[in-house]
Amino acid sequence: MMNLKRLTALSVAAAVGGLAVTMSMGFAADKIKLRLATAGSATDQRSVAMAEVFAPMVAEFADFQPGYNGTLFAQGTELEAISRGNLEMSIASAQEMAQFFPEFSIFATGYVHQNADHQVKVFNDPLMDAFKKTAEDELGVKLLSVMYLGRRQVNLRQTKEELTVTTPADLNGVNLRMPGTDAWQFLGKALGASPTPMSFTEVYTALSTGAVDGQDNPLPTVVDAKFYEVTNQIVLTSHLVDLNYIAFSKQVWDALTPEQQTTVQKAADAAAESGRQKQLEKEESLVSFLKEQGMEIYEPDLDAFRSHVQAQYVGSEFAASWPDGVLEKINALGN
Ligand code: KDO
Repeated sequence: MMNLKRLTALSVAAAVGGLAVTMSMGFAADKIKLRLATAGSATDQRSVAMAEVFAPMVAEFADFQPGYNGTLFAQGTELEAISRGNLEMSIASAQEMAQFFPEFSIFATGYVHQNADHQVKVFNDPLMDAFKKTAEDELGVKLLSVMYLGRRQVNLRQTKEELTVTTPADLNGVNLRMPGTDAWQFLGKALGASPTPMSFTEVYTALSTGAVDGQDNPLPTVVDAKFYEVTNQIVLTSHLVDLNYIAFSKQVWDALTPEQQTTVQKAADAAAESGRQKQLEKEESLVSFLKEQGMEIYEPDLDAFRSHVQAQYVGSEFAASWPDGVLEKINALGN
């Protein structure tokens, strides 16, 4: 027979333990759920930065729940999900924003952003205020930070012997996969190719079967998604110094305390910077890796590509949507 004294001690311990569990679960239950939807993989540097930098910084009050490879919401549907209150965060693109607000296409225009630093200067410049306000007021999406995706290059199945790309004319008739939104398709045409809309998660298979001739993405993505296994050349067009935005539900943001808002903003900026530096390092180091994998990597006539692409935008429906003076301000912020 357990003595009364011990029995009491055990029952008190059990009660304290139960209270601790309740409190911890209670805290867990009280934590704000932050689901992040992205078409990117878990090993993509933007995803890694969100999991290893953003999540720990907000862990005191928020439960970060990433959904990689388009598993939470298909690529291109995330912003609407946030707007409807079905999702809290996404790694969004200016091209996706342009589906709602065409003026965002200025940030998705070939050969406008010059480098990662230029992207940060533009995102933090007062010229962005109206864009951010529109996203918040009309879509319920707060753009927290700008992420560096990298310089997009043309990546083809054909060998250089089969198809050497020097000018946009050489891409005539090439079936180039581009992401599904109008701004992306326009960029594919501006490069001289015949664009095919396709979500990111289908690209590897489409390249391996020959359903498309090629795709465009920065070198870190070509490696992370293993596109080098099913292609033979990379043409260093650097046609778009591409970015993403850390998109956050305005509804969730407004429910945060001022201190929590400050922490979320700092965490987003820290994650964006961490991912940016990693991506830049990879862009430098991966050329040799890709050459070791047998990829033919070379520069085309960059002046020919830049002038041809920029000429396509002049007078386009996209350029017509750009607020007066914004392009000049963006160019002035470049080095
Ligand atoms: C792509 O689909 O090619 C793209 O690079 C577009 C980007 O905006 C972004 O959605 C990206 O895919 C994903 O994050 C996967 O890297």
